Amino acid sequence: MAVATAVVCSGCKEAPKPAAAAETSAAAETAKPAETAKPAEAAKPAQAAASGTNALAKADPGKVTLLPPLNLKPKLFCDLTGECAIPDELALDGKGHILVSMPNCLEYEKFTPKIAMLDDAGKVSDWFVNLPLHPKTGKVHPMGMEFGPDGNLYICDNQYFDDKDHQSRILRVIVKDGKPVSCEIAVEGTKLSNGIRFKGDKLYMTDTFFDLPDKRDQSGIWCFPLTEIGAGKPTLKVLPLAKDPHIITTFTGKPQPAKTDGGFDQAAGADGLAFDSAGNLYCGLFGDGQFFKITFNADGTVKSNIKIIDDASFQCCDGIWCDQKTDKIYLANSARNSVHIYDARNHTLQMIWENADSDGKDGLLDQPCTACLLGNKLIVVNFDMPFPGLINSKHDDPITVSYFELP
Ligand SMILES: [Ca+2]
Ligand SMILES: [Ca+2]
Ligand SMILES: [Ca+2]
Repeated sequence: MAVATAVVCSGCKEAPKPAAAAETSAAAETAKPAETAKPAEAAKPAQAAASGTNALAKADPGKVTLLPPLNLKPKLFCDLTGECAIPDELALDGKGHILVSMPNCLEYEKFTPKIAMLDDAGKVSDWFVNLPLHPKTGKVHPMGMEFGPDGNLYICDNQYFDDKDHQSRILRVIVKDGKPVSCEIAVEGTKLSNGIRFKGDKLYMTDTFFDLPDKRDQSGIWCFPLTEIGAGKPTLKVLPLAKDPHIITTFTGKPQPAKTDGGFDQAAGADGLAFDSAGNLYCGLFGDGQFFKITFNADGTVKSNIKIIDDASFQCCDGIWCDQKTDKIYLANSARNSVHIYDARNHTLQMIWENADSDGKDGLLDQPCTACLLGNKLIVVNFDMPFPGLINSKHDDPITVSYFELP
């Protein structure tokens, strides 16, 4: 996603640490002391992180270990030039197809916002084009999306770039016999709907800006059970200004200096979301790359929300994707034209690749906004919607999806 903020100054030294956990929901404050299951392991120092899934039980794994860069050069997966101006997120349909959302935040009049399908050779076709236009803005901008356990596709509609006044939505594409048949509005009234993930029948969605006058750098995560917003339910209208009980946790970005170059002077917040195999949730902030691990109580309420990465090599987190077989989380760094792996079992961070400003031809990264793994191919979408502070200097053809052949 491309939230216009010039926050990302790759040379910046760390700002004073915000008390991340203290900013989170009240539930986080009541976290019980360590998990009862592994007391001995929890007492070990961070660098002795246990391998395997047991390591996931640690809510606070300590300082992340940086591994040397892989320097794995990306290749061109497909050329979307002529299909859209801006692609954003990916979803897998479970049959080897990749869906890509096309919000077209630029050149909106030229391209229809839609969900396209890529086959495993990168061939593009339309999957769903009749997304409902917003009654006030007359536009629709599909961003993060994922299939729910009901088989329908849930999509963030980000209206924030057109109207900041709680106009964003969650859309639901009804799927019958594997085919999309209609689109409904599941939720309305969010600020900047960005990323979606499901755990069981609960949909979790990031909202990147709250725009609260007294908490300018705050963002957060919504949670909606399908019993409330699933097919057949009326559209849920949420309460404004983060007063709604469906907000389950919040984050505070690092304060940003006043801008004179057109960028936002508040931190762009919660963006990518992913669950590991143990059901812990991870979320990164776009504006400064702070990366958080959220654990849950047995009843689904938030138990803890702890910052686990705050590193100079990673100062912008866009879309993320977890391979639950390995608990490796793939992170797109929109600012630095780089993609990283966070290994949640071993608590390591490793850059796969970064490149200088490029138009994206031949598969070089051109503002990567998300990644997902299909076989051993790591598919990476390039957002290519520049604003101050990014390496990407201009919106240019080709519009591309890259991939890495992982070893
Ligand atoms: Ca995003
Ligand atoms: Ca380009
Ligand atoms: Ca570019």
